[in-house]
Amino acid sequence: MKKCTMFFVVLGLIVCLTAPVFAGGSQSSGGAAAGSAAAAGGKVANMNLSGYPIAIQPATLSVAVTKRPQHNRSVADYAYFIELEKKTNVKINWIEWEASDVDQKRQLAFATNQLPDVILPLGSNMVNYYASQGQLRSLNDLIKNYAPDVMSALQAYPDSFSMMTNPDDGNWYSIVQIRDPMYVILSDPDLYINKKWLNNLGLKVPETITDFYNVLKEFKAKDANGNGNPNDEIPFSFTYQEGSPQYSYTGLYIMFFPFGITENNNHMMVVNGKLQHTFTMPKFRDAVRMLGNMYKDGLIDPESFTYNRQQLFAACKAKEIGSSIGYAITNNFGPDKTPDYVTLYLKGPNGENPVDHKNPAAGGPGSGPAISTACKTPEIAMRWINEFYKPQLAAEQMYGNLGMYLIPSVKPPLVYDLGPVPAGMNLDEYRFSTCDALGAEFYKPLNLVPPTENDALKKASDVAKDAFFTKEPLPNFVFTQAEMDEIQPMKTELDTFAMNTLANWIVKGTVDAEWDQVQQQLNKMNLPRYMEIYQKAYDRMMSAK
Ligand SMILES: [Ca+2]
Repeated sequence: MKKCTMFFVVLGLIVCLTAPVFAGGSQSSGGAAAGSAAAAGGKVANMNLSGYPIAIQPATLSVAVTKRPQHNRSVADYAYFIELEKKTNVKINWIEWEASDVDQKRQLAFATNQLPDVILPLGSNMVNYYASQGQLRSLNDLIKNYAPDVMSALQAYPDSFSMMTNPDDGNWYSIVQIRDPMYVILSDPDLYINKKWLNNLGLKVPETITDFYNVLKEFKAKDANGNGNPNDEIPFSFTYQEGSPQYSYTGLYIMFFPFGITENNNHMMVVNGKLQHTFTMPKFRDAVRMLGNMYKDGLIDPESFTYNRQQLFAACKAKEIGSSIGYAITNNFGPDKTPDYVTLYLKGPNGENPVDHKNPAAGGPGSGPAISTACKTPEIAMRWINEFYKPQLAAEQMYGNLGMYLIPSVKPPLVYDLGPVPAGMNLDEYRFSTCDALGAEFYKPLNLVPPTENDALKKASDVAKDAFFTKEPLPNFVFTQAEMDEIQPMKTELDTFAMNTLANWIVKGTVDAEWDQVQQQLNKMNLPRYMEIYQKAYDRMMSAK
């Protein structure tokens, strides 16, 4: 597996403002003690050390998960979870955090120390910070003693250990997402354009960002869809707000690539071994200027700044949209309209090659399950987590119960195959009504399933983009505690400022008027020190390779 991994920044105001008050070492008596008891042949209260059920008398765990807007039922209703409960004798009180505010919910849980037993997955690179507050259990002995399938998975993908290991104390406080490279998509967003409209107007498929701009102007000025009304065309629509704080495949970052800027949620790129904040780079300013001009010319749908992902997808299907951004073209446009659209990969304003952001290959710190110190039965929790690292449940939680869409493979070495999606549904509609309740593929080993149609298309897209991927991708930063303490409040402030500033620059067209002032403001927000800490972590990680 690749070592380089971008980390998802999930830091928040609440944590900054409210220190966890009574999270102390006194609570964290879990993992090590229990583990050594078992290692010495001791028993664990109310738990079978192997086999089923896991809990001798019915046990209960509270488990927090992230529920995406597409999930149209409670996690408790997913069939494989009902089966899991029967098999393990462990009842789950599901705490369903909505994807739109999962960061705030998680931060609040830690800030107030109202913690679920298990967070599946933790989904925050704050793992070492929370651990230092005594809020997460060390998993080392729990995994070694009670989670043989987790251990095998980690050993099969040993890079995971470097992501999981706290640089301060050597402990593991969260498992990381484990995905074989066959499933890793290195490039996320794509840009789509309506080819039918281009044909109607006698235009060629744009090759540069300047061509793209000119085509959007034609879409705006003329009756591109040919329905006799020259005013019902929306040239370009996307979703901005889901680009922050989470990385979003429907975000706008792709528009910076032709300018040589690999914009991403860290707003950083590496140039000759040195990290630079994109908001200080002249080429970034050029890209923002162009977007501001597009907005001024009425080419960008103003709703792009308020749409969430689902709203954008609905708009793409229902409205007359010339161009949009997404992960998979059918997600945006649906089966009926998709054939009208083609994927663009734009060169720079003067035809120069773009530089593409490169996604992580492995999950970063905190990307997998974690057990909090509120959990009174960490051994049961770990045995329960271990179930997700067995091939069947690993696959079922992503693709639904075996025998439905997920079927046994007749094509070794594939373990499972994927059958047809039920009539009248697309894959996502099926998945979100039946499975993928955790919204995380946290164990996907080699040949578990074939890539989905969308993923196969994205892999092909990776190949096409290979020459343009940055040669210096951002690593998945692992910080020491001292570094984390220092950058945490700065990061919240800087990232919020960056996303607000960028939206303003586009909508108001003020990037040139405000550039110097914003640079000063970034300095006041300690950007130089912030970059220095990142650089130190970067250098440490590069030298450890
Ligand atoms: Ca029209």
